[in-house]
Amino acid sequence: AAHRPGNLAADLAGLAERHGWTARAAFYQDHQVWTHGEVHDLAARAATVLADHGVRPGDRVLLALPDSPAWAVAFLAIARLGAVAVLVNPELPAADRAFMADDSEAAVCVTGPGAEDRFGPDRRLYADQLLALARTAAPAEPCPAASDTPLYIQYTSGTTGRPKGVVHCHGDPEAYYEFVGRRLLRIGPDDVTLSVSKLYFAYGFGNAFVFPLFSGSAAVLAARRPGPAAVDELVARHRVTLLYSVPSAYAALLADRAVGHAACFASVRAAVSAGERMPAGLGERVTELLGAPVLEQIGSTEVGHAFCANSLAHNTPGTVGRPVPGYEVELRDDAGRPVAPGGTGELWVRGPSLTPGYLNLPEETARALSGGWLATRDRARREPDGTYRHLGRADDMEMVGGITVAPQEVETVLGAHPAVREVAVAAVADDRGVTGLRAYVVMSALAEPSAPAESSGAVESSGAVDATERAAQADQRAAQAGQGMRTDHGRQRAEPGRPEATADGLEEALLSLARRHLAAFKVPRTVRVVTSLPRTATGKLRRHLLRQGSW
Ligand code: 3SK
Repeated sequence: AAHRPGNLAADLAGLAERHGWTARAAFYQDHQVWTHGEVHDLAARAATVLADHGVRPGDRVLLALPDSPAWAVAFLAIARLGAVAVLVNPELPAADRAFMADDSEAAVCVTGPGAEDRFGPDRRLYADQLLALARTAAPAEPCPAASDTPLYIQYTSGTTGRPKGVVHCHGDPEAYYEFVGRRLLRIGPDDVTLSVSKLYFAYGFGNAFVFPLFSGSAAVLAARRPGPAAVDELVARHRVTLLYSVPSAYAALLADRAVGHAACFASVRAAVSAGERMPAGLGERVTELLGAPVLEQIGSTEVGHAFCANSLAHNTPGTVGRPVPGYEVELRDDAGRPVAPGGTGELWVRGPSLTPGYLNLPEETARALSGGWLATRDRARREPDGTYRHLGRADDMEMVGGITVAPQEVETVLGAHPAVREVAVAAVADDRGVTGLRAYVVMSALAEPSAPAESSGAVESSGAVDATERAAQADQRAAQAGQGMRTDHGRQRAEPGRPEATADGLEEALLSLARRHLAAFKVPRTVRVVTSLPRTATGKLRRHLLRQGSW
C-alpha cells in the first residue's frame, strides 16, 4: 500500500476530484470553511509562486506557521514542486528555529509577519502574501515523485538535546492513513476531526491533515493549542466526531467540569489518546464524559504515526493495543535479542512508513535503524492477549503533554543561575496522574538558607500549578524576590532564617529564567529545592528516582 507512483499533492487533488469531495469542507477555522477543491486549487497555484521565488525539486522550505488552511495550502504547494517541507513550531524561540533552518539548509521560508527575518525578503514568504499571489497565478505542473522521494522533515529531540530532523517520503502518509485512519478508525467523508496536537507534530499532522485529505473529511484547525473551554466550544460548534488529544489535556478537560463548563460531546464517536502513558483510570473517566470510547495508541515521529493502537473493534483500556496492521512490533533486550514471552523490553518496529533516517546524522541513524527496524526507546510488556502495555521511555528523554523533552537542555538553562549548584529535571506525575516537568535544585552555598532543609529534599516550593497559568504573576513576584536576594557580589543570597522565602524566590527566578530561554512546553511546572540529588557510586544521576516524585 505504501507504493505510490505519484506526487502526494497531485494524488490527493486527484482523489478529491474522483470521489466528488471538491465542494465538501476540508478545514474549518474561526468562521471560515475551506473546501477540498479550494485547498487543492490554491495549492497548485501557490506552487507557481514558490517556484517564482526560486524553489526547485529537492529544496527544503521552512514552514513555520500556526495551524491554518494556509499551512495546508503551503504544505501541498511545496510537495507539488517536489520540494521538502520542514515543519517547525512557529512558537519556538528564534534560536531553535534558526538551528532548524541551518540544519535543513532551507532555501525559502513560509511564515507569519515579523518572523524569520534572517531569510531576507526574497527568500521569505508571508502566508497572506503567498495566498494573495496564488489567487492570480497559474497552477503549476506537479513534479514527478516516487514513494521514496523526500516529502517532509519533522524535528524530534535527541538524547543530547540536539533536535534531529526526521525525513519522511511521498509514500508514507498513504501508508499510515490506510492502516491507522481507514482500517482502525474507519474515517469517512462525514467525519469532523479536532486534534489538540498541532500540525508540525507527527500526531497532529496525521490526524488533522493527512487523514482528512485522504478520506474527504474535515478538520477543525486552531492557531493555538485549544484549552478545555475551546475544546468544548469547537466540538459543539462543528459537531466533531473524532477527538485526538493527549492524557494531560484529557485530564484538564475532566478537571474543567468542576467549574461547571457546559459540554456537548454528543457528536463524538471516538477519542484517541497518544503521546504519553495514560494514567490508570483516566481513560474510563474520559469515556464517561464523552460517551465515546477512548482509544490509546503509541507512535513515533520516525514511524510517521501510530504503530500500536486500539481500534473501534478491539479496545483494551490501559494498553496501547496491538501492532497496527502492516507494521511488525518486537520487544528486545538491551543487546537487541527478543525477550521471552511476558517479559519487558524495548519496542522495535518495522513498517511501510518508517523514516529512511535523520538528516545529517548517519551515526544516530545507524544506532536507531537496523535491518529495517527502528529501536523506539519505549519500553513495554506484551500481554497474553497480544496487546502491549507501555512502561515509559528507555532512555533519559522525558515525555510531557505528548512532547519529548531533553531534560539536559532545561538543566543547562537553570544551571546558569548563580544560586543553583546542581539541577536535575524529570517528568513527575501529579495527584491526578498527569505528568509535568519538575526541576530538582540543590542551592549553592551562597544561596543556602541558614536553617538546613531536611535530609531527603525538603522544601516543596510550589503546588502543582500549570507553569503557563501562573506565568504572569510569577514574573512580577520574581522581580520582587530577586531584589530581596541580591548580595554585594551580585549573586543571589537567601535571607537567613527564611527558607520558604528563599525557595519561593528561587523558584520564581528559575521559572522566569526558563521562560526567557526555553519554549513554553520545556518550562518546568514545579521546582523543588533539595539537599542532594540521587546518584550512583560513579556519580551518574538516577533520574528514575526523581520521576517517582518522592525525592
Ligand atoms: O507520540 C506518539 O505516541 C504518537 C502517536 C501517534 C502518532 C504519532 C506519534 C508521535
